[in-house]
Amino acid sequence: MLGRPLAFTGTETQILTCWGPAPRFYPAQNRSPDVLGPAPRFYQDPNRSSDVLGAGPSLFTQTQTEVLTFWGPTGPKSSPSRRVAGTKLPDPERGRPQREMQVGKPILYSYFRSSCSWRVRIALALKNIDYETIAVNLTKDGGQQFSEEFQSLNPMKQVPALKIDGITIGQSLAIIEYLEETRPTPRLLPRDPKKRAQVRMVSDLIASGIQPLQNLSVLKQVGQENQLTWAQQAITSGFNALEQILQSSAGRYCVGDEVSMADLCLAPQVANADRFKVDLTPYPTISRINKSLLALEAFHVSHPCRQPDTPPELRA
Ligand SMILES: N[C@@H](CCC(=O)N[C@@H](CS)C(=O)NCC(=O)O)C(=O)O
Repeated sequence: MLGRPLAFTGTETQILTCWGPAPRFYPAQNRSPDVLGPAPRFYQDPNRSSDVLGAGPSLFTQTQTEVLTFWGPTGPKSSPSRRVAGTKLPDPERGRPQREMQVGKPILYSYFRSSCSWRVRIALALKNIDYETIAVNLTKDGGQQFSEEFQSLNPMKQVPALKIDGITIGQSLAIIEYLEETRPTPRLLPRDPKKRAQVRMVSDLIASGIQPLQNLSVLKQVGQENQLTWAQQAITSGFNALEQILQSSAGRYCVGDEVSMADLCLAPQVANADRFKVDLTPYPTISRINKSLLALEAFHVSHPCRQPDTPPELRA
């Protein structure tokens, strides 16, 4: 197990790669004086239980403001080449939680029917992150998103917003990327840059090119009598492009065979299409992927019909 991270600098994040068994991250007070950086925050890949050298890199992403420090069984000066498979890690943290990033349970401000909230709920479920929901009813009391209290959390007056690790994040894709960078397992952005670009392309197509056009505030502007046609037009025009893109990027899911951020955008958008009675017959790839996604536990538990604020008549 290596003691020193290999650091690669990307545009927004640094990626630390470590080979061998799951690295252990220790709080600052326990670290040896010659380890790298101030190491203010820590996490461990819970799925990297393998103690097999050469099983491939674990990638840990971090924001630029944070420095991660980790070391292996022989301390910070050990090197990957000297790693002996099966060596036990020192465990000064025995019995203490490994992840120290979280200050209390994350709180998700969500509305059961909001497709953007559903994206984040799926990410939380996939990454097995326990959280509390605070419901923000977008229609009650003229829209609870307009309350002063909520505006102080998200000045855009939209759900979702996530309070986590001492900060509040709005914008579903920013939230998902934060979760990806701080809780990287399972991966929602592929390692391969080309696939990653495809994931972002599909996500942005939906999150910027479709959903905003059929969002509640826009529909209000369009007026009651035109809403349905307007929303159908926005969705079909986006789905025409999406179907074509997915025909070359998709495997079982939007990009290849791994669930990615693109899928977190797709299923909620198809649910919106259903709500607006869009005929999905011209979109066999979208429909097939959606069906596979809805069979997954994380999509099931986070579904709008199973939320704390789902009205009884819409509960499944
Ligand atoms: N780009 C934002 C969009 C958020 C958004 O549009 N949220 C909708 C619900 S899905 C909302 O809160 N609408 C309230 C309104 O339009 O007043 C994101 O991805 O989080």
